[in-house]
Amino acid sequence: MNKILVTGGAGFIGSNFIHYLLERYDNCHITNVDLLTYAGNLDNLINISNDPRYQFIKADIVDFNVISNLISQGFDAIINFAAESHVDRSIEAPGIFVRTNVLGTQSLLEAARRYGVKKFVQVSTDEVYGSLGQEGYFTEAASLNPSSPYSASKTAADHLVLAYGHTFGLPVNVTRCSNNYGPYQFPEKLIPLMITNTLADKPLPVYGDGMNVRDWLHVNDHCCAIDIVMRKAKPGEIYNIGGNNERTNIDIVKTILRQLNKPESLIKFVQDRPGHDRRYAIDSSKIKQDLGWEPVYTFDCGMAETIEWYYTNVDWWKKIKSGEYMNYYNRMYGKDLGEPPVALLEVFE
Ligand code: NAD
Ligand code: TDX
Repeated sequence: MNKILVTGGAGFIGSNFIHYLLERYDNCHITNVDLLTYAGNLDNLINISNDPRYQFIKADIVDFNVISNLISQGFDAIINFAAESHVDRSIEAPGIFVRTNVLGTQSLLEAARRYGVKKFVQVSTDEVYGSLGQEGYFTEAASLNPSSPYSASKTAADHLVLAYGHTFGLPVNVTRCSNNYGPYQFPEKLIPLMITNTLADKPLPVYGDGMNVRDWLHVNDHCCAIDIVMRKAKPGEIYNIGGNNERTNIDIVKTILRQLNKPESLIKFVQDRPGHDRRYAIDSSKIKQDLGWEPVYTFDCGMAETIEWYYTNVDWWKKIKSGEYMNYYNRMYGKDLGEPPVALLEVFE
């Protein structure tokens, strides 16, 4: 597995994965294909942009001709991170989620099958299983019951990946991970949004009663799991990847406030997300038993490091919190937070 095509490598998890591989394997060659949507950011890769083992190609995974030409050059593995990934945006505009997440995945699969790629790993999500009550965990055998346009599009993609394995013998794996956190996460997602707003003394918009539960996985633990799946998993297998760190959203927000020594009066309860899944929790014993993977980060340590990263990398998020993102922010939160459009970062100017 030396010649690896990473899609969506300018996003949060994809860029962490590229760093992860380059730090560990001298003889790997990575091609990163990314359309550079609002979520793609080459700053995430700036320190490796001249590494001879790495090349970047700006392209749309839906564009079969371009993708097919590229894949015809021969790859050992394709790791598909490219996606529209934010649930709230999928409620606002579902169409692009079907285009990228479903049609884009199919375009990659078709090219992979034509040119004999040795491993195709689809980076999926625990959200395909739907919502849990207070008890229980999802195993890989659980039925798929997605709630949002985002998770429905990821579920459709999972089915296509498994169908290409079943029908055409393409060596595929699907990984379904819980909520990731860590460096380079776009600040529309809960943890980086709350950290960056706290640093700027801005309100923290908590949906509903704040008691929804997510299982948090440090992105480095996730990258390690994907690497192991790429190299060792039997074709056709699905693996859940979880962090064993269930937390309510309000608990996460209070942890951030405590670490940054800011008052709880910044918390603002806002209108709930439509169709908001109450709880996700996955059982990742299969990947432990089959492949020997376990998360190594404790939540306390991972969160402290992550908060520190956003604190010391203000320039990284300062550039993002402008332009298109601020339009989205104001559409999403302006009514509830009752504020005029704000440059969140005035405080750092
Ligand atoms: P992200 O939004 O940060 O990055 C997505 C990347 O895909 C961006 O760089 C974007 O430019 C690129 N992209 C989008 N459309 C494209 C297209 N048509 N062609 C080429 N590139 C395109 O997402 P992320 O958080 O890094 O998530 C990566 C993957 O992991 C996604 O498939 C997501 O569904 C899955 N996932 C994420 C989480 C999480 O907590 N972040 C959890 C479970 C699963
Ligand atoms: O402003 C907010 N306030 C709030 O209370 C935001 C952005 C989120 N939330 C809540 C909603 C969720 O219960 O926090 C929780 C986490 O929200 P997100 O960060 O948007 O993540 P989630 O919806 O759980 O989905 C994430 O995990 C699964 C990723 O975005 C997906 O790509 C992944 O598949």
